[in-house]
Order: sequence, then C-alpha cells, then structure tokens
Amino acid sequence: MITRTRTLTTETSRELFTRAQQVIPGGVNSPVRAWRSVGGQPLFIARGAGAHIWDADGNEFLDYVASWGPLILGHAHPHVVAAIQDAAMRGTSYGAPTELEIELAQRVTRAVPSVGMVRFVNSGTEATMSALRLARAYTQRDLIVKFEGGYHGHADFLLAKAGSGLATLSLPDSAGVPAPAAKTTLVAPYNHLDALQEIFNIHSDNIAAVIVEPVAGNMGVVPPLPGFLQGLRNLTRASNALLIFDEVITGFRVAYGGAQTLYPVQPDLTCFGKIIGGGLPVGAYGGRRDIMQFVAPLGPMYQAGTLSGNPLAMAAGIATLDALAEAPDAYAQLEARAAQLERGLNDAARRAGIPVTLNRVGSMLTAFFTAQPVTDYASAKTADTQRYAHYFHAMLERGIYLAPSQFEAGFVSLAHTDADIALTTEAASDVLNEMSRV
Ligand code: KE4
Repeated sequence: MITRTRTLTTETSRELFTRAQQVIPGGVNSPVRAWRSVGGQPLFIARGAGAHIWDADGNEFLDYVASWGPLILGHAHPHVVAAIQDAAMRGTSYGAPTELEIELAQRVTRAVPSVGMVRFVNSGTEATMSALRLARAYTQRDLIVKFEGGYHGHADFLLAKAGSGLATLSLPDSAGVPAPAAKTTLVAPYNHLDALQEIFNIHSDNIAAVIVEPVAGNMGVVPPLPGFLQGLRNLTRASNALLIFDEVITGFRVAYGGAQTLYPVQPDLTCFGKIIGGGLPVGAYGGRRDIMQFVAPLGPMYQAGTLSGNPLAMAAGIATLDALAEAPDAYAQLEARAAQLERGLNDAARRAGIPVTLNRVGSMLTAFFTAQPVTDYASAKTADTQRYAHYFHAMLERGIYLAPSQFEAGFVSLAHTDADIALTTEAASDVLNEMSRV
C-alpha cells in the first residue's frame, strides 16, 4: 500500500548519491537521472515489482517512468525474469549466433510490415546511428534531417541544433561535437511540413534521410498533426531520400506494430529499443530488404557489437513481446487506463484552475504546464518548468514517481490498475489545488 508521506525520509539515497558522485560524473549514468531540471537529489531505487518501485529508504512509489519506456509489462514480470534466469543458467554471452536472435527478429519482422530484416544492437543510440550510416551508404548522400526537440540518442551528428537560417547547416549541441559533424545535419520544426519543404527545395539532392519520432516523446509527448507523416513520406520519396522512423519509444508501445500501424505510413527504415529488450540493453534497426543488404557482412556498410543479440537480452525481449501478443486486448487495456488517467488529470487541473495541456497517444503522455496547445518544441517550451518541478516533488511526497523533467514522456504499464490510476489522479487533484492557492 502506498504510504502518503508529506516529507520523505531519503537519508540512504543521499548517502548513496554522495558516494556515487565520487566515482561517476554527476553521480549518474545518464544525465536526466540527476534531477537537474526539477531540483533536489535523485532517489536511488532498490527494487521494482509491477507498477511499483521502492527507493533505498524503503519509500514506495507508483512508477510512471518505467525505465523511460521499456517496462510496458511493469517491473520484474515473472515471465521476463524466468526467461532471463533460464538463459543465464546456460551462459550469458557467446559472441556467436544463437537461436534466440532469430526468435526475436522473427517477432519484430512479423509485427512491423515495413521491416523485412532487422539487426540487433545494444541501445537506441546505436540503432539510430547505424540506420543513418546505412541511409548514407544506400543513397550515397551525406545530409540528414531531424526535428527540433527530437532526440535520437547521442551520436555526434545527432547532437546538433538549428543554424541561423532554417535551411542552413546545424551547429553542435554538445561540447566535443566537431562542427563538421553537425554540419551534415539539418533541423526543422516538428509538425511544420512547409519548413521541411524549404529544406528540400535547397538540399534535396544531398539528403540521405529524414529521421523522425512518429510520435515525439523527447520534448514531452507531441503527436504528429494530420498529414505530417504522410507529408514526410511524400517529400522523401520525391527526392529519393529515405524516411526513418525512430520508434525506440513508440515501437510496441502505442501499438504492437508501432506508430507506423497507427498512422499508416511506411518508412524505409525503423529504429527500435526499450520495449524489445524488456528492460535489458537492446536496440535494433531494420527495414526494406534491399536496403538491409548493404549491412556488413552482406554489404559495404560496417556495424558491429560484442554483445549485440545477447542471449539474456533476447530472452527478455521475446518474453516481453510474447506477453504483449498473448495478453487479451493488452493495447485496449493500456488505452483505457491511460485515458482514465488523462481524464482525471484534466479534471483536476480544470477544477484547480491550473492551465495544463495534456498530450497523449496510447499509454505515453505528458502534462505540459501551459495553457496553449503543444504541437512542436517552441510551444512545448512555453510550459512553466518551475511549476512542473513543484508538481513533480509534491507528487513524489504522495507516492507518485514522475519523469524528473517537463520535457519527457510518462508511461502507463499493463501492471497499473484502475485503483492505481484513481490514486494518482486523487494525488494530482490534491497537489494542483494546493498550487492554485499559492
Ligand atoms: P538509448 O541510447 O538511450 O537506449 O536510446 C536513445 C533514444 C533514441 N530514440 C529515442 C526516440 C529515444 O527516446 C531515446 C532515448 N530516450 C531517453 C528518454 N527520453 C532515454 C533516457 C536517458 O537518456 O537516460
């Protein structure tokens, strides 16, 4: 049972954070975990089960981060744990092909019609980096297009921000990224086809690919406006550039076949991650067989990985996808629970008179603290991040663990119950009413 504590005891997490900072930059192995945008010190998590996590001090929370998306079944699902244990008993890695890789690859290619072949890697970053190298190899062109607010992992040429003019080449968006690496990237505003048309008017013969999150998750959840994805498909096809869907979040999240089955647009290549690893490190890229023939050892585009297709990760991914495929109306249940949460949060914000724009696609959602619609990065940035930080901490005190950033997606899992959703919306109502009085 969630214990509602107004002030959390976090002594152990604090001690662990002090120790961690001695040996790990910022005390974390990924920046968002440091809570820089919401303030305070991160909680160290000791265990998870279903929709719940417990921190090192024993505080229990309802978890809506879900390891940033992989845990669509909830934490420590018995079938996933058993599959990992079973694989581990036979060894953890061979550096040689195994049947498990075929099993997971067949599940992915059967679920996603545009994916004729797939290559497994160890992260979403590797998946997108490899897919873009493949697009460049296949088209023999250098430029790529991404969208402002889109995140595709930390490959040099993807850490790029828009240059002065829309169609000008980009600038590095991180220290250590050489200017030439950023210059091969063009950045357009999400959901703005006219801006993309302008880029293609100038650069079309040199564009290898457009990479897009078919439902944006990394500026907070921003769905594609009607016609946006089809417009990308038309523009790329007309200029012989490839269309790459980055479905690292949306793959098996918004539908078993990913966003490309919700919005019937077929990309040339698709990137996966998160859910297909069931919580273990897996990424993948795949697509048209004629393009995948370029991947070594078949073709000239090189990509490799010591632990790619690792048997434990494959076993976790297979168990996860099978649980999704076999659960009766799993996606209808995810939709119903997330819709219940959306209604509850919207009602609470309206009653409190706090402006909130809630964007949701299936079981991924974000409550932006802004009164205006959020359809791109510029409108996402109108959100009041201070208000979000207050909301984050106040919900934490009520046993609800949200993303430690306004510009991230929250996730409902199959382990969340109606009672969990009711408890969450009750806590939100409490917090938003309090916020309306300050
Ligand atoms: P990884 O390299 O983190 O496995 O995947 C990179 C990636 C690629 N594409 C999309 C659409 C993604 O969302 C991600 C990673 N997502 C972030 C959360 N927004 C991971 C969290 C983190 O960076 O710690």
